Amino acid sequence: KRVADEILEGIERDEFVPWYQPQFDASTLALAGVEALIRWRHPREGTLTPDRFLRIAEELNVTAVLDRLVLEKSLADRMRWAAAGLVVPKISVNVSAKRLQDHELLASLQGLSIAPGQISFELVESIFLDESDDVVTANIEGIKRLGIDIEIDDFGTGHTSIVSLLKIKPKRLKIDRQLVAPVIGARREQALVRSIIDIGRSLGIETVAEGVETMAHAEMLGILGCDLLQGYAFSRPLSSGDFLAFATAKG
Ligand code: G
Ligand code: G
Ligand code: MN
Ligand code: NA
Repeated sequence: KRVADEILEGIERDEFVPWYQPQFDASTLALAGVEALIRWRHPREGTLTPDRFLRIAEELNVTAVLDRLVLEKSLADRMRWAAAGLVVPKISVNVSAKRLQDHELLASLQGLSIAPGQISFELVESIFLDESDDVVTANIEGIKRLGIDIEIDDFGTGHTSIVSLLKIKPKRLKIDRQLVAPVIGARREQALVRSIIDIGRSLGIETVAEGVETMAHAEMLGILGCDLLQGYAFSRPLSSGDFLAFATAKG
């Protein structure tokens, strides 16, 4: 059967769920939040990562549906964790260009009860390429008014200019793992990451390092002044239940 048909069936059968990768405060190593990452509980093939279905979902025009589903399930999981005694300060969800261009986006968010600062939207830099897009501009302003933060994902790989940082005023920059990996040892790469962190500092924007694979990386990023750390050094993405067990065991 075609993957496209299976995706549509999977949506109906509720097979798409978020997994969660924890993020830690670089100075205290306290749990600061999680990134929600979509997974497909495929009936025969097990748990599939986005590289197996996201491109086809885009062609099918259903990424906005998946994004909404991930947000709603994240809010439900957050309540479940809270009931079990685990407070997760913030959940970051990835938002596709399609969803950000959707006229209905703000209306669909208004029905959800989101407290200020609880949810963050990760947007990739290419979304901002067309800054003349009125829908995108209005949606970004509306998202902020609803108390949802904006993060720029994969920062350093795309097209964001300093001028557009001033305009968009994101809460956070996520430093791409291609820049994070060589931060130990390579002096020029280290200087580059330091500059990004300093730009963030001077504009009041937090920085998140992604792809932090070793504690040596974590220490170096802390020294460079990075605010938050995410990566395999701490944890891989986990199912809702596994994340609860992980975070509870950590105290
Ligand atoms: O989890 P990895 O877990 O394999 O994620 C791969 C990529 O898929 C990430 O770079 C992320 O941008 C994208 N992605 C993960 N979850 C979602 C989601 O819920 N919505 C969208 N639009 N993209 C996602
Ligand atoms: O593009 P986005 O930042 O949303 O991507 C998150 C992706 O990065 C997911 O596929 C996730 O599984 C992956 N990831 C998370 N931590 C690490 C890490 O420490 N190293 C590597 N190589 N990938 C990571
Ligand atoms: Mn992301
Ligand atoms: Na990223």
